[in-house]
Amino acid sequence: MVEEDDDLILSELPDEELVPQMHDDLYDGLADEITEGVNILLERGWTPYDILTKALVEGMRIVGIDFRDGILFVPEVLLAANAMKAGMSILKPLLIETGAPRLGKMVIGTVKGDIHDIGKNLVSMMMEGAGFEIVDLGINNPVENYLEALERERADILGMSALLTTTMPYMKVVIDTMKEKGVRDDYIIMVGGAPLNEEFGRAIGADAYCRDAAVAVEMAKTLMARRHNLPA
Ligand code: B1M
Repeated sequence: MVEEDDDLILSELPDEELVPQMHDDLYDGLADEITEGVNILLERGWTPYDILTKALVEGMRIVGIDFRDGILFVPEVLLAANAMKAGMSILKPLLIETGAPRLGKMVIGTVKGDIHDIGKNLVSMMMEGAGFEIVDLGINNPVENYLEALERERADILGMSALLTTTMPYMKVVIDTMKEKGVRDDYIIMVGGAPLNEEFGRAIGADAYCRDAAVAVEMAKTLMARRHNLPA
């Protein structure tokens, strides 16, 4: 994005310069620099959640804008995604570190035809950190995968992710199939992904649309409490 200064020493940058530099490094797909930046912010006392949202997710938002505008292409975005995952892998154990009792079990996966998994992974991490057990089905899931896992795992919640306008309608296929099989009401269904909104969530018959990972955690807690007739 900007001219990379070969002599740049990340640890010497103050926070207000380091974070934009990390946005640039994410944009340029520099996984080692992202790893270094995350470690520096952790040493400076930043919370894992702040690093995730302010340095990594914000960096990926900028990548998304230039991808949309045809300035970046798939290979570059894949490198950026790799750098993002390098940072997330450091934060994951810190976000998950919890002595909290299990609040419920969620099966989650990206829908058929869709290979975006960063948002789903983030939701999984935050939910696990909040005390939910997660069964991650990965990407490109046909309805059978969800149904089989929900039954096998005796899950409470189904989470579906879609990042494409062409794949988000598949969520309705999954929910309609669950209705046909008479199992829809056995589970809480939460959906998310950049192109979705509340209205879409309602229209396809989901219990909740979640704008981001933090909302997913709060929503899951509320819906689980409601299910068990407990105060949230
Ligand atoms: Co893709 N891509 N991509 N891409 N990609 C988007 C989604 C796009 C918006 C870019 C753009 O044009 N601006 C666009 C979709 C346009 C549309 O449909 N309206 C797009 C396109 C077009 C494509 C391809 C078709 C490009 C091509 O081949 N010509 C192709 C499709 C491949 C396929 O899936 N079949 C494609 C491919 C790729 C890469 C492989 C290069 C890579 C994915 C790598 C990976 O995931 N491992 C990629 C990426 C990285 C992106 C962008 C840049 C970033 C997505 C991301 O990771 N965001 C994206 C642009 C954008 O979204 N701004 C784009 C960060 C992440 C933390 O946010 O995923 O939104 P997000 O998740 C959030 C919330 O949405 C929510 O919580 C998360 C955390 O807060 N959430 C949930 C998500 N899932 C949830 C599930 C829940 C709850 C909440 O369940 C309970």
